Amino acid sequence: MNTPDMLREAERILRLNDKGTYTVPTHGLYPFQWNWDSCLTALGQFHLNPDRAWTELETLLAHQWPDGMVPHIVFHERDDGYFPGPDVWQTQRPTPTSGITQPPVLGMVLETLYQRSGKDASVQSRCRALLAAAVRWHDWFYRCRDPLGTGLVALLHPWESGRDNSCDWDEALAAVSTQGIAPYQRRDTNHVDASQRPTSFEYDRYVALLEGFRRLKWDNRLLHDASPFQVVDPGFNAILIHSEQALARLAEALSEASLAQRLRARAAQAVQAMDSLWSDDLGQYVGLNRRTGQPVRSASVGGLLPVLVLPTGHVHVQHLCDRLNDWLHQAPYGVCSMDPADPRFDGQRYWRGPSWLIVNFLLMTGLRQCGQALLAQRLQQVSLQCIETGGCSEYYHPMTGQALGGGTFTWTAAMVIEFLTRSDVPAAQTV
Ligand code: 2M8
Repeated sequence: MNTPDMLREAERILRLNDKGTYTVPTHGLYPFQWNWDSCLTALGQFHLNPDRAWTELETLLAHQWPDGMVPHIVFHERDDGYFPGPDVWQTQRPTPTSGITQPPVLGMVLETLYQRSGKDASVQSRCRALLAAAVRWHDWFYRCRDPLGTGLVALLHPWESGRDNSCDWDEALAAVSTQGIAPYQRRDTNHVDASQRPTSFEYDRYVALLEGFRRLKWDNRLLHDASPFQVVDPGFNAILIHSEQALARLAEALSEASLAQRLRARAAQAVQAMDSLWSDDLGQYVGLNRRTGQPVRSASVGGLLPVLVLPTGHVHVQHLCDRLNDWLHQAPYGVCSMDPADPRFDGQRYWRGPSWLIVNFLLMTGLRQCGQALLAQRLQQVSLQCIETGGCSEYYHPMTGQALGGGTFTWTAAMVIEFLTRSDVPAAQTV
């Protein structure tokens, strides 16, 4: 497929999944608005229609909770093709939403859209409103997910990570009791082969956590301490810090100097705290099980994402690049979600091996920031090779490029547009 054909196909998918003021990740499997999908999708939409991109973010933020949380799903319409739907979450919101959150890529996306926009009054005022909402969300994170002020926030549910069935959660999830959970019926396996989805062992625990939080009426003042699952993930925290730094720069640009200073100081503390997650053994970052106080010995792509917050020349940059090069050598179609040498690696099971274009994009962003443009360009090339082999799919087998999960996938299409139309980096020469 040549570049114009790829672009045309990606644009077709964005239109196909556009519900007017928000996009669905793909029809059937995911019929609602997802938090980080929408934000990353806005990057692609911006190239087609900047106004539509701002609207995508505004729709998501219109459903922010009074305490500041931005939920991971907004159930705009009724659709019984997805489990768990609003009847299970019971969050009592005007428009039903889930009761947990997702990786905060909003800040980084906001800054990018602002940089690419003409700075007329309308853009300034839309951006100012979104900045305020994003800051309220970040404040929520540090207040509700880091109550002891360690500088790092905890995830209370694997769905919050966005990397749902990553091996990183195995141990903490196994400790979650499923006693007394209500009978339920999964819907995801009606759309995608079960071998590419989480297991029922995992789903039972996803549901058990949800039911436990529901019993606490989704009160975020209680959830953190009560949760049997509390994992500090380096990937999630790196995204939060990277977005926080972006919001600080944006606040500066919008003449909000004291806000900029507050955000910069908090980000600096978090970057320092990230050092505690480094594993010399594995040559990458690893999680921390806050319940047990033990490190999570699991070498997933989450532990490479801190490249998003490392300055050029930082001692860990080369280690992370070595890991990336090693993984790409073993599996040439994108960056594996799990170390391919780990016995738990499974090339087709969702977040336990397959490669994802949005993860490649995040890594590329970090690599460029810390002076590793060549490796970033290689990631762009392998990403486009996945498109060539499997079209705009949800994820890919990292060894063959086989399309996996849902098809005609929105954020994958958005990444294709982002890769092929960014003006500041050359598009991959060979596809
Ligand atoms: C996947 O997660 C949802 C739950 O949120 C699911 O499997 O039902 C993940 O890949 C997540 O990162 C993504 O945001 C969502 C929609 O694409 O699907």
